[in-house]
Formats: sequence, structure tokens, C-alpha cells
Amino acid sequence: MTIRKILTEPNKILRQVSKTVEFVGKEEQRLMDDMLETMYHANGIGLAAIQIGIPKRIIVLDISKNKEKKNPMYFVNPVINSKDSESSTYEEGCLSVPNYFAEVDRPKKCKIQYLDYNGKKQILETDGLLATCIQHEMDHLEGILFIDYLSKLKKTMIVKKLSKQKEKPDRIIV
Ligand code: GNR
Ligand code: NI
Repeated sequence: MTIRKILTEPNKILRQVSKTVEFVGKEEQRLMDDMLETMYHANGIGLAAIQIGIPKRIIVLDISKNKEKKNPMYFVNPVINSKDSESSTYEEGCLSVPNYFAEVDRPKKCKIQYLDYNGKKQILETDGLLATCIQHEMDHLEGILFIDYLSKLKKTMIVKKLSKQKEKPDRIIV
């Protein structure tokens, strides 16, 4: 497995719409392995393939708190079948928008269908952090970042700072 470089905003590649995966084979599984390793290395809880520059509709997630008991999840071609009318607010971050955090409203629950690591069709009802994360990752597949939901002023400020910034500052909550 290989740790890949995570692209950060501003980068046009992050704005691409990812392509549907026709077949889950060895190449896709290797990509999922690399994505998972890259995500763990960066201390993230989710990663979309486009974040490492590959425009395929593939997501990995691990929201388990316990570092010893890993719980990797793989989603290929995920589709949201239904969304809750109730929304919830979560302070989101993104490995492609390093060190910036902001509150985002999203549907509290959603039902999704997807292919798993073995290409088998699955359905899943999610809520809480998992629902938030899956929606955040699915946005990446459409070229959308969480900062797109912020005011123009906040977004512009973040993008401007990111394009100047080279090294890691502390957490910046906007
Ligand atoms: O690591 C991540 N944490 C996170 C926290 C709140 C809401 C969404 C996320 S996803 C993010 C990793 C990432 O950028 N995935 O695309
Ligand atoms: Ni992200």
C-alpha cells in the first residue's frame, strides 16, 4: 500500500465530477487500500478518490474512535436514495481544506446504496456522524467542498489564506 498526496484547495482537480466505476476489480481494490492508508496517515475519517487526484466514484471511511479496532468502510458508486427532512449541524473539516473548520447543515439521516469492496450491492441507513461524513464525501464526487456552503466572505478568506499558506498553522474555526 502507498500513501498518496492529498490535493488541497485551490486545485481545479478537486472540482471535477468523478466517473462511475464500471467494475470493482484489483485496480479499484488497490486504490481503496491506498486511499485508506492515506486517510489514516492524515488522521482523517473519510477520503474520496478525487482527493488523491483520481476521478472515480470511490469513498473510504472509518469513523471508529478506537484506533485499535479499525472499522474501514468502502463505498463505490454511492447513491442517496432518500434524505431526512430534519437536518443536523456538524463542525466539518476536510483534508483538502487543511486546518479550517466550520459548521455545516445537512440532512440528519440518509439511505444510500453502493457497491462494497467486493463489488457487491449494499444498502445502508445512516445517521449521526456517518450520515454527515458520507454526504461530505459524496459532495467530493460532484466537485463540491464544504466551504461552498459558507458565506462568500468566509469562503474567499479561506481560499485566499490556503493559496498563500505553505505550512500547518493551528485549528482555525470560522
Ligand atoms: O477527516 C474528516 N473529518 C470530517 C469531520 C466532519 C465532517 C466531515 C469530515 S470528512 C474529513 C476527511 C475529508 O476531507 N474527507 O473528504
Ligand atoms: Ni473532504
